[in-house]
Amino acid sequence: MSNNILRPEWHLPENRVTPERAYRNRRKFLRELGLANGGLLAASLAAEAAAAKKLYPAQRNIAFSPPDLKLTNERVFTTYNNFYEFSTDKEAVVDRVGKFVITPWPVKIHGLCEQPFTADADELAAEFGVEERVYRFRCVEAWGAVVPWTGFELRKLLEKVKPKAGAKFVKFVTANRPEQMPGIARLRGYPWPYTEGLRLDEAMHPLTMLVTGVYGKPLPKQNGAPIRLVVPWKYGYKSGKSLVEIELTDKQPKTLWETLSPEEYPFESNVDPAVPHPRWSQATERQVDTGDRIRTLPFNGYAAQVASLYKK
Ligand SMILES: Nc1nc2c(c(=O)[nH]1)N[C@H]1C(S)=C(S)[C@@H](COP(=O)(O)O)O[C@H]1N2
Ligand SMILES: [Mo]
Repeated sequence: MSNNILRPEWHLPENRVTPERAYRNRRKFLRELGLANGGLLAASLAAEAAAAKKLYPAQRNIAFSPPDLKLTNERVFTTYNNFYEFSTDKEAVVDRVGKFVITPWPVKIHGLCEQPFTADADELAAEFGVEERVYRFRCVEAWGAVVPWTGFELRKLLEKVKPKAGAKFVKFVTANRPEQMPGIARLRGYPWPYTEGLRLDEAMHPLTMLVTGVYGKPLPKQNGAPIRLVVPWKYGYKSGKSLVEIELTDKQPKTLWETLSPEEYPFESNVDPAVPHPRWSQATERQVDTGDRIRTLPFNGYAAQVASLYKK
């Protein structure tokens, strides 16, 4: 403990992921220190910010970034957002995130595992290391994009907490802060928080990423800062934004969208051009920046990697 705070936080020599109690104590200590000595706290926070900045841009992993994919325009992708906690108007989200506070950001990883812990989003990124991957992204509303995400495989985090034999699913819970998220009060009937889930084998798949950056920079608030999920072979709503909790469980989690409309948004939700949404076709998708309409691919183009997960 005392050893840790003699040096800037980014200089932690050992394991950056701290058990929950130590994490809380350290934050509390820094806060108390801040009251007595604002300068030191500010210096520590500045060091953390510098460490976070150094992670971006991260090196691209070409094995996970098909060379034929052309990136979607950055400005378009970062200003056309589905984030109902702020607005249902995709172009308005970016203007409503001003009050959203993303530091500090403890993420709790718990449930059916041997070694639960809590760590800040930027500590997770530093601990596991980040890389860039260019993935196709497909919203259930029949629009798509090609996005350079920065993050790490969720698998690494799950291996760290050691799932127990009974763990069959992973539940993802996202921030629920009506005072910072003006869209929540406007959708009173929704079962907040926005919750999603995966089977454990889907969560362990190397394509499944925890993302902390995009386009070579830290994730903007409207795209799910400071940490979100990305599951490229599933419709976009499976990729919860601004995660606060990751729980291993033996029961299939109740998701927000499945609770609202199970026929339209079932738990599995793999991208499949052959299965129309009850209200529209899924055969094609509009690229958000160019407006081009392209054919949607089974598993969003990732069939070779993931189809075996679904062989009965
Ligand atoms: N917390 C939260 N996560 C969310 C959503 C949301 O409304 N709230 N929308 C989902 C949907 S429908 C999509 S398509 C993607 C959009 O991510 P993007 O804005 O980065 O493109 O986020 C998903 N994750
Ligand atoms: Mo979506």
